Amino acid sequence: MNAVRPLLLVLVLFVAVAAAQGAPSPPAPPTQGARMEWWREARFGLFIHWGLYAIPAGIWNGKTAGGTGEWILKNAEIPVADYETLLPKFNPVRFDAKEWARLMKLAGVRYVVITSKHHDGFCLWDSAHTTFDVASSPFRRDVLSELKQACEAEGIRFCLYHSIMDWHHPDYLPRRPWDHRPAKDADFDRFVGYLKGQLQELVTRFRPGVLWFDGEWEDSWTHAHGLDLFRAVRAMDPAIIINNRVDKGRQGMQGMTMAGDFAGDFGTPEQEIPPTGFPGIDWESCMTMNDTWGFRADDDRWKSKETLIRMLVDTASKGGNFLLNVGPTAEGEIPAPSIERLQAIGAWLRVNGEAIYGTTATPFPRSPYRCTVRGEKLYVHVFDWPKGPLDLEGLVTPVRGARLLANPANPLAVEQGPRGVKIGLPERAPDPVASVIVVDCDGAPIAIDLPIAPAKDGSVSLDAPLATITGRTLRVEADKQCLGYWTDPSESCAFDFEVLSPGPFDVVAEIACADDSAGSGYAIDCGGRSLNAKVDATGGWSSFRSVALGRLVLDSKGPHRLVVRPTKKPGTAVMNLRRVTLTPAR
Ligand code: FHN
Repeated sequence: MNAVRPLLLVLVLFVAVAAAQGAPSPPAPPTQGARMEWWREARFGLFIHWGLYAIPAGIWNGKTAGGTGEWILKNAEIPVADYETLLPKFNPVRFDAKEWARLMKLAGVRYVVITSKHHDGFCLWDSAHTTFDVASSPFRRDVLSELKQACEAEGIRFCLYHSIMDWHHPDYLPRRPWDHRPAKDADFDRFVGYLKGQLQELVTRFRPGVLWFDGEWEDSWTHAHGLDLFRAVRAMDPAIIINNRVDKGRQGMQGMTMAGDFAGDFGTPEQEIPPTGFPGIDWESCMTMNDTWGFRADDDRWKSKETLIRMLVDTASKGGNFLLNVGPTAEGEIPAPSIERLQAIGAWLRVNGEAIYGTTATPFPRSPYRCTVRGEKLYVHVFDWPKGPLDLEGLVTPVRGARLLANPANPLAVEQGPRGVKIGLPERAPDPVASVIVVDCDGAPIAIDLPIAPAKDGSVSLDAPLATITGRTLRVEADKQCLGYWTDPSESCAFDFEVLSPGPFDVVAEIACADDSAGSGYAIDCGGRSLNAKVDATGGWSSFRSVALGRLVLDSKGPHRLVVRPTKKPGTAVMNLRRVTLTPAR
């Protein structure tokens, strides 16, 4: 027996060496581009906020709690022990993963991000690390596995949201002020171990396409934690996409990562679409359909189908993804208004989806139209159907042809001129929300910035989407086709235009202002002269009214710049500005 052992050892060593030499090397981790490829192609995702908070649905002890539904533990200052009484009530008997997945398919959704754990600490999967999970509820079923399977059967990528902040775990700090559980034994490093252990469970069991971190903003979570967790998750699965909320680089709700070595594969603007895109940077705007992420029974402030479709277009035209949220009920149903909106978006995408999926941002520095690009195709998304031809000022790439996506068999007339391309359009828009013209170009579409041209009668229409914006919050609101979010009076906009001949021009501004914000002042500077104006209420931010501002003299024909700058702002915002028109004075 003794003689055999050395022989065995040699044999084992031989096999090990042979295996090491012959064994294929592990695949190289994907490059950033390869990792993001499916996500960039997808463009449209569904966010799902679902958990115990759907049970109270905004009401606690008979009182309405403020804020969003998923924050009720904080907004109603609920002691953890009281919140835990929701666990034995979680029994969403009407949950049907296949029904949800079918709805996503119908809506044209390409990926889904569902809350595995939100700030309240409740886990929507059977975790070995806690009993505060769905397995300990009457429902018991493995929600995430059922949803993953149903989504993947519909070709929809399954992704997970995960909150770092955890109001329930005894080791998470800081405590909420009303949480009087002793903190002296709390061990934040032990909490980080819990966090990583659960993430290992989630990655191993569900292979999410994206880990959408959140709740990174408290001081207990540091940049060192963020970098460490990013690396740890990337080691669990090199292909996984991780948002920038894993670390500390996110700049508030505008969501983009500040300069530095902050981790994260994409920026996360929240409840807003940035004024412009970020060339070369991946980003995704997440948006609620009403005002809440988690279900609230009393939230009926639903955005219109039109607004949501235009938000999807606006986001894609800037090179971003759109992550639209639903908050299912305690019974496991997606609210009917959410279903209606998803169905409407899906109907629009069935006609126009090629202008969204797999596209890149507009080539126009400024344009009245939202555009997307795929190869040599330019997709022009028209919200307000023009009288007369579609004027693509600044498009310098030769055009081979153009057609409506809604009616591709009928080519449209194309006229190539010195300032760009004009495309003949039918009198009526095929879609009242957004009609798409696909322009087949002779090469990748390229556009230059041209001053706004005067009309034949010498008038000039300075439309909001053509403005040059100075500032971070002032932006074009796609659905209202106006300059809005003018909350910072130091921010201004400018229009570069041409006039056929010098002389006096009557100046009219088309503005909207809610009653509680009236009283701002602004100046129109042009040609070395200024007009001053005051903002009167017009009945709401979407109720536009034309206001005559007076007369400006331009001493020369050709290029001019007109600047609109606030002079005072007593209310929440200066105004919404749709356009400034200059008409030669008779
Ligand atoms: O606090 C959360 C909120 O509940 C929700 O999950 C949003 C969605 O991105 N993120 C945080 C607020 O920024």
